[in-house]
Amino acid sequence: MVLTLLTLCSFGQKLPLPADKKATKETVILFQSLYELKNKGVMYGHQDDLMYGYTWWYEKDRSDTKEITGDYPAVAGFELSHIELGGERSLDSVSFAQIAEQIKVHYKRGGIITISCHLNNPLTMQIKDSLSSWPHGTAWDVSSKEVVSSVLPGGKYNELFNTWLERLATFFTGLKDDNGLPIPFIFRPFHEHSGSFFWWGTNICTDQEYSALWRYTVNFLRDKKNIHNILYAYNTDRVTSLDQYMRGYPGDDIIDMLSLDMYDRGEQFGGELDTALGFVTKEAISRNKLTALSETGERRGMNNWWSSVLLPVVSKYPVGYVLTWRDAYNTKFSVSGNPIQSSPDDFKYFYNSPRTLFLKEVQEANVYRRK
Ligand code: BMA
Repeated sequence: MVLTLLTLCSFGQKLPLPADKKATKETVILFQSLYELKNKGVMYGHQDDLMYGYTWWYEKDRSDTKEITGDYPAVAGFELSHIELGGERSLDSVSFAQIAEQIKVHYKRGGIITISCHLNNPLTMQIKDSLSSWPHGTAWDVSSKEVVSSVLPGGKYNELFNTWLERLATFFTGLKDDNGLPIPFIFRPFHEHSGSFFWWGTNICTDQEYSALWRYTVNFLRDKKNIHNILYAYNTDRVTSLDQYMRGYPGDDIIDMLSLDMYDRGEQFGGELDTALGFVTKEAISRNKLTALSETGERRGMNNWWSSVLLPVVSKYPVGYVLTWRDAYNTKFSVSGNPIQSSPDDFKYFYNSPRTLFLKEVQEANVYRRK
């Protein structure tokens, strides 16, 4: 059984395959490269790194990470929320056309792409109320527990949800390289299920509904729309046990990556992260899946967080990548918990560690096996 899931790589080792049996060649290569690379070091990723920074907005080749280290992150994160509404700009005012452009640029450079999506609340956004304020109708609107069932077949908003998935599919289908081949990427929708702050959160829907939402989405994109360049990342917020982590897991035939989001909210963080990464990475290996700490950040005001908190823990496990959140443009406070700017020397220490991989190292690893 296990053998059927494995394929021979160029070094004679047996490597697993993505969940999508029709995954494109480039997607299979990416999956297998990442599967191997996680044993060599942890990649650094940064959300919206190529789109804007604290003090700049969409400038060619600019990156806050590069300004400090001289190199781009290995993993570039992008956010597609509001694409479901059919407009031109995301929730964070980023142009979808420019996102597509930078995905192509980062792919051409040999980097890894990951996409998140804080989809609006399809049910509560229908309720027009002039007095309502944030989070009314957004991903963060948890006022109804009927949302997930309402978008599934038989639900009142199933057709609307199909339109949203069509719009996502159109964007994904447009992601092509110079040769017209689909660009492989990691997609992390319906994230942080173990928390209850999004409409797909653990106390807002049942685990069965959550799993059905996932399966419906993947079946739509993969089987109905024939999109085969996606690696799907399952994701939770902070968890304390594997049992809690796996609640709502849609299945190995759907998921390629077991990922975790955990922000530093106090002294106990290092120990909690250690425990969680221990069981998540072990489970991922037993299921032949990739792993990532797909969102993390510092929220204590430390100036040695990279070297003394993050690096020691992520060095212990085959984590895949760690990603810090966006450097929101023109804000006086950090919404990301990303201390690149506040502790540049410590970030450089993290960058220089033989355990961490930035774009140049990923280019050397030639993850897309380009000739
Ligand atoms: C959140 C915050 C928001 C942002 C959203 C989508 O975690 O950073 O400000 O709109 O992600 O990028």
